[in-house]
Amino acid sequence: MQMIFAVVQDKDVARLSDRLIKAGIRATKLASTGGFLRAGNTTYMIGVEDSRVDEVLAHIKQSCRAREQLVTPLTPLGNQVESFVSYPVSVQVGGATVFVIRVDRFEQF
Ligand code: 2BA
Repeated sequence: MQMIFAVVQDKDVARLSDRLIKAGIRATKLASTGGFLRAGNTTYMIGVEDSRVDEVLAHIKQSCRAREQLVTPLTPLGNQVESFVSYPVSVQVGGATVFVIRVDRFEQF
């Protein structure tokens, strides 16, 4: 068995959840926050047999898309700590960030 952790954008959640349910793939959704943008995203925990890993990855790939997001970091102006100037910077977020981890043991009681 493998555990797939997939960090996806909230906008892709409905599409991905629909696909997983239709395919009979069990998943747990966790509300998460990106460390960089500090914006909400969603992390799926999906435990599957080895033979279904590629199928799950295909569902994720087909459900999640990359989007540009504007970030406005505050940059100090000169040597005055109180003065800041902001430059909007565009970053590309997603489609999905996926980790596949081997599960040594799985039990349900
Ligand atoms: P965030 O950490 O909020 O990152 C959002 C996007 O900002 C990233 O998109 C990337 O394009 C950019 N970014 C992140 N860290 C950066 C940095 N130090 N400098 C410049 N740009 C940076 P993605 O790479 O598609 O990541 C989307 C979300 O997936 C991340 O949200 C985070 O929640 C998760 N993620 C990405 N890589 C991860 C990792 N190695 N471990 C755990 N979670 C990860």
